[in-house]
Amino acid sequence: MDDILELVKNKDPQEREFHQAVMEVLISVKPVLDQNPVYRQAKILERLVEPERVILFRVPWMDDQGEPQVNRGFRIEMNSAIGPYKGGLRFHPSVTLGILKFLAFEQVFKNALTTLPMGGGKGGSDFDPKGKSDNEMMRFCHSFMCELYRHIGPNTDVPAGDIGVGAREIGFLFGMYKKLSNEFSGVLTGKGLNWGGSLIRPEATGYGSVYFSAEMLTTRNKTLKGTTCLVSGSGNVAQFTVEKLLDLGAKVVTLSDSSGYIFDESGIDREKLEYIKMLKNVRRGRIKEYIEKYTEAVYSPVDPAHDYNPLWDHKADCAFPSATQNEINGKDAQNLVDNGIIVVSEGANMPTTPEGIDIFINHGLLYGPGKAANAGGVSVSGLEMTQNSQRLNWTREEVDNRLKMIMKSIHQTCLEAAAQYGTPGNYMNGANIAGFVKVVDAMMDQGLV
Ligand code: NDP
Ligand code: 2IT
Repeated sequence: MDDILELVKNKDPQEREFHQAVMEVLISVKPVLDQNPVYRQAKILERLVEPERVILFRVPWMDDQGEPQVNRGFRIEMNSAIGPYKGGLRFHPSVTLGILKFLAFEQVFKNALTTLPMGGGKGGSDFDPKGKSDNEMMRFCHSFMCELYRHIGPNTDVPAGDIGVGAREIGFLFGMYKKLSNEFSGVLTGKGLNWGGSLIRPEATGYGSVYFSAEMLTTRNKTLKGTTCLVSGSGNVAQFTVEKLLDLGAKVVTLSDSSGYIFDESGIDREKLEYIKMLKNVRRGRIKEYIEKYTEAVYSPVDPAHDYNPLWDHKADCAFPSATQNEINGKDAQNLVDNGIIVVSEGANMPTTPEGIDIFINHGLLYGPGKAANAGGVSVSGLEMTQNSQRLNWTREEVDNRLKMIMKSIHQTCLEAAAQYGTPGNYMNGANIAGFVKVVDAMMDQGLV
């Protein structure tokens, strides 16, 4: 194990988040390797940590002032053992090869858990969507797709949204793909409803994360009704997490963006949520504007002098980190434990540091790791692909029922794998082991490719 981690670190010393994601999986799957020496003989770990293909390209575009701009575009095609590469695109200035490799690596195991035939990939750009006009977004997306189109396809690699890539961007990306390929296909998911999209895809990650938390609570004969919840982020995942929590009778008191967070003791109700959706999705504003309308709420800007995030330091029952990686460190995790949190469901990818995860698990919290808890998004992407292949659209109810079934199945799979390998109730081990076994068995079947 140490050898593999050394290998990964020596090859790409700067890719810290990738090392973090690999290390977590390696620790979880050690008992599987010990019991199945054939995996070691086949060098399965060495193969798993090396992307099948990495595409890196220039994205030139013209801003509204007529000034040329250049960004970097990426697509990591990580693993196609169980299906075409599948995973989102992230547009954010923090995007690097290492960030996308960690996300693509996580995606491989997550997609394996969904029960659907999808391999793992991720892509994006260091482009910053903040403050860009619709026209700038269109020119950027079109330029991005002018290169990406030759590497993807409905049976090869099917991108979708992630941070900074929502319905508007998927539209522009799809338009250029269709023009260049002369083909109307399901090459992207998260499409608009009247041009191949699926009902419930926008809601799926947030709803799925709440369904997963409800499943975890059931194991302790508890429900979400009447609980107080902390949610971070205020984008796609956070908004629909709040919506489903309200449906199930919970109260949500926080939301955030990268500049700060709001605390609304009286709870973010449906009217306030509608305001947030308008603020973030239409006006593309900042979360601090919330307190101008709802004056009883408190806004706290990010304080760089803090070594913890005060959002996680409120009395509550449930936590739904739904913004970004490593947003809960050891100190935050301890604050959550001290404040009586019983369940953590990760809407974001890898939002908790390894120190934080240890604290959750050692204190017996119900900890749902991102690759299980946020798998609802990619699951409904898979259902969008199915509907596209059938040339049919399913009803809202049908998709939502399938999403619920998938989240239930992922929960059960995690519990069973965790118990089978001696760590009952440890969803992190369960998710890593179950995803790993499915993917590596497919790799073994297909030989050294
Ligand atoms: P959005 O772009 O819709 O929203 C992202 C939110 O997170 C914004 O509130 C943003 O604030 C905040 N955020 C982004 N980067 C940072 C940062 N570096 N520090 C603090 N806050 C940050 O993205 P999504 O809601 O789609 O994604 C949120 C998380 O969920 C990500 O980890 C993503 O990988 C994960 N995820 C998304 C899925 C999907 O279907 N969309 C599926 C599964 C996981 P600001 O506006 O200031 O940038
Ligand atoms: O991290 C994720 O699972 C996503 N951003 C969604 C991927 C997808 O293909 O829907």
